[in-house]
Amino acid sequence: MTRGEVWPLPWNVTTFNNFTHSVNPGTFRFTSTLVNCDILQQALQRYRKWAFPGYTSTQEVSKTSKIYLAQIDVQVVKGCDNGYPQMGMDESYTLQFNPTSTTAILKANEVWGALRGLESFSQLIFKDSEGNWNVRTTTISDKPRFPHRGILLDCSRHYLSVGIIKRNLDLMAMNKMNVFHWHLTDIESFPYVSTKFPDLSAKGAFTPKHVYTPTQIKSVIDYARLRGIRVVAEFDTPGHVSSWEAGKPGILATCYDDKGKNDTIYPTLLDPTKDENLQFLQQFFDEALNLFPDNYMHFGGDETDQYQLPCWVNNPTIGKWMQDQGMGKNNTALLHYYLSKLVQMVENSRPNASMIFWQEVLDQNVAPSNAIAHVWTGEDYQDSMQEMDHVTKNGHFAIYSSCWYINLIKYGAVWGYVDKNDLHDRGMYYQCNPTDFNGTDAQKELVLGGEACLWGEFVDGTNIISRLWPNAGATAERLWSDLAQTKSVDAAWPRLHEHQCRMMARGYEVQPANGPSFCPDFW
Ligand code: CP6
Repeated sequence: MTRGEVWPLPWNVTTFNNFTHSVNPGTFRFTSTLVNCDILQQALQRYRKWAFPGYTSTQEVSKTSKIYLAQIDVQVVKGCDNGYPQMGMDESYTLQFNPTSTTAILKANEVWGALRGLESFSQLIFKDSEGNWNVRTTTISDKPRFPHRGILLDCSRHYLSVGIIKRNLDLMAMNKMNVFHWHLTDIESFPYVSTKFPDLSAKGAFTPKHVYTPTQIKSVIDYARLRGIRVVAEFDTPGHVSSWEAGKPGILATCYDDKGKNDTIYPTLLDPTKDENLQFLQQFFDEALNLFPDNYMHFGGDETDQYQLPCWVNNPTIGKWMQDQGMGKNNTALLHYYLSKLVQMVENSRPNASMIFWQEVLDQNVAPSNAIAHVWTGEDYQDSMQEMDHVTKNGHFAIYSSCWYINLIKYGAVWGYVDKNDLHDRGMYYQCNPTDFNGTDAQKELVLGGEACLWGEFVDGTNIISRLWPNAGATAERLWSDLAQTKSVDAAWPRLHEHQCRMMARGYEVQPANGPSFCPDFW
């Protein structure tokens, strides 16, 4: 394993002939003139701890002949930001020091870049085999390759405590990831507390305690903000909605088979033909769009294909409504109608909000023209790339996830498994690349980034952290770093190992990435 290397790899790194400064954890100073900036001041506190994992003030610092680095000074051109991180925030930064100086300078345009730079700086610090603390004397200039670098957590299949969610946000910050995609509702449970419609969670959550209150949600959003992480909520409709029914009876469409018999083989869909349901959804989304400050919200729309949509047309009441509206037996027309209503609701409540949908909605040609496509399917890697080509050819922004389904587990170094005969395998997190299709430059500019998805059927608070990390770190490097400099899994291997040991030393139960190995000093 390496010592003092940065993960994900910065764009420009110059190390002075492997020169290292010594550093004394007891007296080292993190400074900034932005004294009234909560984001920055709290980050300085955090990195005091994270830069020196395991250090206790009683530890003796031995004298070495090297120059001691005494201080890092953080300078932010635009000053503090009292708002929330948003798509397109400036995360670039530079870090400068040289062999003779005792001060390092971190410069960023915005506080978001300062956060990324502090993370990089803290990773240059390492403890050598004699127990002395060192920092690699390194100049860095850095920026993200993609603006959208996310993790999806599914809080419907298993409830995840607010504490576990926050620990995951810590780890996201260590990997420079900036979007927490919060899959809040699904078939199995409804943990999101709506103030206007409290029955939804009172009756639809696993228990009335397995919920996220507005206060808890705000605390997650604030915790994420301090780390430069956006919280993008997902309320998945018109499929994946069974748990809504307990608190809002009548929202579901009763399914029938094609002989007119009540049937449960089809997953249940919401019934968009009832005005009452649309009025309810308008109020529901109005509240949610005002609670979550991010300019983006995810509206799901997945898994409503030809096997599930007949739920609508086979229902006598819905079928008649469709006939009356001139839709005939065309379920896709009803889907189109529902989505156009959804767009109107968002326009009424948050006119500038951007809407993300799972890719099916785009494949079915029912998407609003400015919908953002979240690509998750594909028979194999090439097939998923054709999908990226397809949606961007139609002018949609795109987010890629197909090869980053962290819930699909298998034995081995799945983050960077190199097997030329196994190119179609979904376990190649490091090699796959969201712009790996033959499209125009204009198409590639529509690629916003990607997300590692951790679906929750077999994940709860006991295994979420080890399941995700450090494997999702491979996704993080692919989305942040220069592709040309990060082609080699072999070169990444020792760096990811160091990063795994670093996260472990900071107190997070991450799993081994590479097979047989050890972390010195637990680190
Ligand atoms: N739930 C929802 C899921 C999945 C999706 N949407 C899913 C599908 C296939 C796999 C894993 C998860 N559990 N709402 C797909 C976007 Cl392999």
